[in-house]
Amino acid sequence: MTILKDLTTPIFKAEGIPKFDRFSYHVEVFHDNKLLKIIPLTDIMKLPQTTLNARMTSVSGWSVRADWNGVLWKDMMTAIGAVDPFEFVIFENTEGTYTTNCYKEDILPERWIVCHSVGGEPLEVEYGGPLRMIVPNLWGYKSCKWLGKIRFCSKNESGYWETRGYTDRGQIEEGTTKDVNTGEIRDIAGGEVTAF
Ligand SMILES: Nc1nc2c(c(=O)[nH]1)N[C@H]1C(S)=C(S)[C@@H](COP(=O)(O)O)O[C@H]1N2
Ligand SMILES: [Mo]
Repeated sequence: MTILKDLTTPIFKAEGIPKFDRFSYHVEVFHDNKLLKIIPLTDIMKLPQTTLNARMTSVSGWSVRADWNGVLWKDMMTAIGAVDPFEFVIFENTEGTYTTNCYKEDILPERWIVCHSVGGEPLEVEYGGPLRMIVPNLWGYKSCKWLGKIRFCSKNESGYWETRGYTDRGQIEEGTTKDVNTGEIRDIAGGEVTAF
């Protein structure tokens, strides 16, 4: 069991948990409309593996710190190869029912992680298993669960929550959040939450 489940971290699944087949699970990579690569999960498991201690912070008022295991964005990019030009990365779940758009200037190659496990335990399906993004510098809605597509785009396409009133860039704003790890309500300064 992951710490996420242990802590009863909220579970968000707009439009429900999409369909996928664990045995043929893969991520499709697009440059605009062109399919660049299909990367099976089994290949992702063979890429350099990293543990990133970071917080996922939801605009809905909670934040959880965990040891996320997976492939750093910089190592994912090495596997994908050069993609140029692009201004946005759009993440989609396996059915395309949840999407989220990230701006190129917000990409943190050393802190974004394509995540399959937490604290050495495979992500439960409800927490995005077998594969999700963790984007600690932006609101949680950028951390796409059940990752099925990565699209490098020249044109912006606002995603699920971005078209429903949440900010397009998803930068974490100053305010308060409930620390899921301790239950405390804490002030946050804006930007990635690193103070606690
Ligand atoms: N596919 C998909 N990814 C998603 C969501 C969703 O509804 N569907 N919710 C987002 C939001 S708003 C947050 S805060 C985090 C929450 O992650 P958790 O459900 O694992 O706690 O997932 C994000 N990724
Ligand atoms: Mo969220």
